[in-house]
Amino acid sequence: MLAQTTDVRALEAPRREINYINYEDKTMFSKFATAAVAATLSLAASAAMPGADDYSFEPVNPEMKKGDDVTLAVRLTNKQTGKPVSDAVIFKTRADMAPDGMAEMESPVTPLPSKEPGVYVFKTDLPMAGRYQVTLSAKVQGESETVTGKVIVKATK
Ligand SMILES: [Cu+2]
Repeated sequence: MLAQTTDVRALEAPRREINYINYEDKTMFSKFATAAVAATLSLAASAAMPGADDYSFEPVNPEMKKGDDVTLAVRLTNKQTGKPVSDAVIFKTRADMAPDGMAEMESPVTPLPSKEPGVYVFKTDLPMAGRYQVTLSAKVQGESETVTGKVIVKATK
């Protein structure tokens, strides 16, 4: 999924570059086109524009005791800067046991106030031991794309 999106951007960037170049000399262009595309591709890879891929969700505690009304904390980080993203609005969440083949076993997720920048806290139920997948969709300031992520937490007995 990540690689796919990166590929799309890598393809779009050189196209924009090529359109921008004013071809006064088409011969010269064809001569150097390959080199230019290669150079732009490496530029796109190293200095890509911010996108939904540049964020990562991670569980603060990847393992916790099973039970009802469990507090689940997820950290959202900007991968380019390594900094926590504190101004995100998480508008969709889902917790289920898909990692253990029980996608239909869904738990309600209720947002709780955050106490730490970039850490988003939720109340949920982890009724049985096993792995739970939490899917999050967020709006991040300055980011037009919706940022989505999945974190996996393990509930123990
Ligand atoms: Cu289950």
